[in-house]
Amino acid sequence: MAVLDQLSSQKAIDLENKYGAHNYHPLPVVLNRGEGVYVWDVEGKKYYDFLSAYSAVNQGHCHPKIVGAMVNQAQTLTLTSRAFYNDVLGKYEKFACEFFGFDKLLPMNTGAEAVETALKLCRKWAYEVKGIDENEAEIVVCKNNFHGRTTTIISFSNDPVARKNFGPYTKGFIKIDYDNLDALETELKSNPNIAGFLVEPIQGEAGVYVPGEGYLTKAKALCKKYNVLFIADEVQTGIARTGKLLAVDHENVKPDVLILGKALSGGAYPVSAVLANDNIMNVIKPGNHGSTFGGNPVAAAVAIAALEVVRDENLAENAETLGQLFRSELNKYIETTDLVKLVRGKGLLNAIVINDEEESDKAWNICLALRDNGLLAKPTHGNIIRFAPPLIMNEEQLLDCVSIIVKTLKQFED
Ligand code: IF1
Repeated sequence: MAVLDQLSSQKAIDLENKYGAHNYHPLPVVLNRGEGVYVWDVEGKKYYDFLSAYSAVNQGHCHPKIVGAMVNQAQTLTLTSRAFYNDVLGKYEKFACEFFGFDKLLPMNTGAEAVETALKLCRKWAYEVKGIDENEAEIVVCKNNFHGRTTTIISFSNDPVARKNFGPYTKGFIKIDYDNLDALETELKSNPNIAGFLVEPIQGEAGVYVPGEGYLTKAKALCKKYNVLFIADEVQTGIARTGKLLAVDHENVKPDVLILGKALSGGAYPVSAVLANDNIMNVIKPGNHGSTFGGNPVAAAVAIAALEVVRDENLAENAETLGQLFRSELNKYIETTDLVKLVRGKGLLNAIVINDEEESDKAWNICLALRDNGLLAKPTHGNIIRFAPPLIMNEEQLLDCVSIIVKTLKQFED
């Protein structure tokens, strides 16, 4: 078999099973093409993508403007490392800083790297600006968080699957309940060594938990009161996904440190970033932090194009409008059935909760049936199914998707 021969789905799955580490359990579908809101499998069947590569492909698959910027830059200059300057990085940094309203940007590649960067920045700020004694800084995080896969990040996860047998764990993190301001204030008040509060504005992996209204505003105010950095992980919620450019924009909250990834490149290339103002970012000096690929010219060109698409195609407004429609249409169905407990979310980051045991395989089986009916989604924890289509979807397509989802759910009514 020639390496590039067209594989059947089964053959492709067998190859991954035999030669790939088993660190995922994918839905059995093998994709080989994407365009806009659609993907196609190797047998030519077309699907609506309702995962968007975990919210990386907000701008739609293979957006011509993003791919064009990538190809153009790839043919000109791909990588210099940060040992030298390149002529795209500065333009991107200026564009992104103005776009999000910060003084400075630190470029990385993956979301987890950007989270690590934010943690390092926060600790250094704590010692050099806030005046905490060396090695004493602590960072408050939330239970059921998801911030990535590095050894430090999984140290403060409470998901045993992600964490167990990867110790020893990094110290210096305190876990509190999500969406609980009293718990936050209790910690901040009693512990002068707290440097930062790291939070997802909506908890994604936990099952799309939207905190109570005012939570982010009040959490930010508490951080300010106790001179603690409010660090927003918008890797999944950012870049128009929830109906605003950033999820914190729903409450007009400005984080001290903003973490972006995923859709910062429209899913074309790994691009992540940490943004902060000078009083914080200036603690980072040459040699303190970096990466071979971070800030490379292809990443910079792709990110500019990806953000321009978000702006020019009004993706935040579209996500807001279609998200309202999606939830109201699904609620009409939910009123008629016991199968689904509820739909929740913001913009086009939504989830339904299936009325069954956490451990049941019903959500998985529903996703298999959705696949058969032409729509791809994946369960998150147990009985929760996340729905996150590309934000370039139109109303007609969304209603078509709602009817596929409702038709499929009806197959599971008993
Ligand atoms: C996996 C979920 C999504 C993230 C937040 C940082 C990162 C992520 C808020 C790290 C990554 C991913 C990665 C993917 C599954 C996934 C995920 F199901 F876990 F919750 F998106 F929905 N902060 N999220 O959500 O970014 O290093 O991956 O670029 O790890 O299997 P990364």
